[in-house]
Amino acid sequence: MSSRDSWKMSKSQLQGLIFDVDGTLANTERDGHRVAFNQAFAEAGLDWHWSVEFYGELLAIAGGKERIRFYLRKYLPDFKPSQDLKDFVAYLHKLKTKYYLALLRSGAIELRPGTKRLIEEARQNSITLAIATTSSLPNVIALLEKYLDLDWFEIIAAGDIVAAKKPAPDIYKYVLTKTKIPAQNWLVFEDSDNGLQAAIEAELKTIVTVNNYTEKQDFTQAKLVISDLGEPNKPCKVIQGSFLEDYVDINSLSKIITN
Ligand code: XBP
Ligand code: MG
Repeated sequence: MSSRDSWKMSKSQLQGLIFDVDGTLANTERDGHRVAFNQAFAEAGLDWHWSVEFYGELLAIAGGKERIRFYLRKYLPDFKPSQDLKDFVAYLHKLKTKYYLALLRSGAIELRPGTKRLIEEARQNSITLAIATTSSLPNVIALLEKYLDLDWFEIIAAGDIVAAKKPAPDIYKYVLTKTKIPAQNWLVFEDSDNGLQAAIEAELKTIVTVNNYTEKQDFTQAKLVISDLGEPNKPCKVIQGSFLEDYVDINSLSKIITN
């Protein structure tokens, strides 16, 4: 089989790309979600403030509502809200989402390098696109509408659509139930150990693009760990695995999926 034929073969193996959102499509956490949480706490009259460093610890808990509950349990165990805890957390999270959406719409948060280029190339090659994120659906819609196009994604799996959030595999398994493409024909892009664990448990091959919050995490089970997806004029850096090119494109992914 010629190399072109083998590339065409491997290309047909690549049928879908699943993107995580926070930390992967865009670096939304430090200057987005974290700032929005603090703005919500201030509006609620609370003197809570999550610093950049402290928020890095809280990110071990996926899900904004789950993160608030974890913070209360661990750091403010004696805090008694004026209403039922579930309602109080939901109220704070609703405030936070209002502020986060305003930050997104202001353009304060941009897509990471290579994400739009790769997504557009996937569309040109009729490769199915999907989203699998712990973030709430309104957040995802706002980001996709601002920089991409909602219609480009066959499946958008977000937030509370599943009961168990990352590192549980539920959100990735949910995507697989909504499509006929088998797990072995997808590649996943993630940024965190929680996200990698979720994808691996759903038997999905995963590429990790790290960020300041996740660069020291364990990504042993990833197919490749890189600084970002790279651009022709801005090469990515390889952190784990073998990748000899400057940026990720459909051709390189078609080889990675067969390795
Ligand atoms: C990251 C998360 C999300 C965001 C906050 O999601 O854990 O919970 O931090 O968003 P992912 P919400 O990396 O899976 O995209 O407050 O809407 O949960
Ligand atoms: Mg993420």
